Amino acid sequence: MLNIEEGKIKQFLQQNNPYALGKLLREIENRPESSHRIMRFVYGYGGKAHVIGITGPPGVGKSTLIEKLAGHWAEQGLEIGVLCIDPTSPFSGGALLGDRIRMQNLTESDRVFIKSLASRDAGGGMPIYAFDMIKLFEAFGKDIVLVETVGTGQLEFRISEVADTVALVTGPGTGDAIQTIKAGIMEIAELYIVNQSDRPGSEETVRDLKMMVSESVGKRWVPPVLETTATKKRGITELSEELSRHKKYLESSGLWQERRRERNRKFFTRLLFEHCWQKINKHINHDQEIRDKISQVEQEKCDPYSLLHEVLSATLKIDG
Ligand SMILES: Nc1nc2c(ncn2[C@@H]2O[C@H](COP(=O)(O)OP(=O)(O)OP(=O)(O)O)[C@@H](O)[C@H]2O)c(=O)[nH]1
Ligand SMILES: [Mg+2]
Repeated sequence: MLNIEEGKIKQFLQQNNPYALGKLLREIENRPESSHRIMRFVYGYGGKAHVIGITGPPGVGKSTLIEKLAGHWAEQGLEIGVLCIDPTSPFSGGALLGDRIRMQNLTESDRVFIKSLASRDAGGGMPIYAFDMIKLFEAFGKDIVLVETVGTGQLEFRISEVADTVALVTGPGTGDAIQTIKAGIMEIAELYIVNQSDRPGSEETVRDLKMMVSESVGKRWVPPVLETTATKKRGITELSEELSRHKKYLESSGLWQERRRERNRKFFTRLLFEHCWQKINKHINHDQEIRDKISQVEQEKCDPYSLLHEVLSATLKIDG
């Protein structure tokens, strides 16, 4: 397993090439604790990308759409990063194949970098280091970062917590998808895409989605409903235009900054929580006295609050 030393990290960041990016992404994936060393430098490099979440039920064509969108933008000279979380689709071939997977029709291009991630550690959700990986893409000068997730809505770390714009992809005849959105199970999106519009039932789905969206008329951003046939590149230009329109909306309304601040704060809170818990847990495992007291709490012989204060002052030096 890799263990990149600090000098190397700096060198990789300065190199700013796909090889270096791949190395750092792999290091974070294989040894999440190395984020601590890597990310301290990464923040100095700045960079701002439009982070776009592409989410939706399995098999609706998310990967195909991403492939076409990335190709479209690469032709315009933009730099793209793609993060596929728990991919099962044909183009990614699963996370096992390695990091830089060539998309079917995208010519070998240094403008597009694809990273596939298994979400094994996050119970099907988004691993905490996905956030770091997006930052890394930004530091390597990506203009756009596309993040693919299967939108079950039960993700531990929801796509809206890392993306500026969330696009929800459905297929024709997926009335169920609309029900799940309405029930709040599926993520609320800024853009709805009915892909596979070459298949029957597309018009009805578009109509249903438009009806759902019409409830938000009067709001400052009304989510557009788009029809695409990713395999034939149909609707890709329109989709790309709507995505940049949303970015402009975020910027002009001040929401871009506001959301990023909130995202950074949430990430820090989560980091703090995870690390405090790890520290406390480690302490508890090594402290027989506390373990005995926990067993007293179990038997209601000791109250949990007294123990809480004791544990906090012993582990975090915090006066409970
Ligand atoms: N007919 C038709 N098929 C499509 C279209 N877009 C994608 N497909 C096909 O649908 C299948 C699934 O596409 P993917 O892009 O892998 O879908 P996905 O949503 O990424 O799937 P998961 O990552 O497994 O959730 C593939 O066989 C694609 O070729 C489309 O617009 N029309
Ligand atoms: Mg996919």
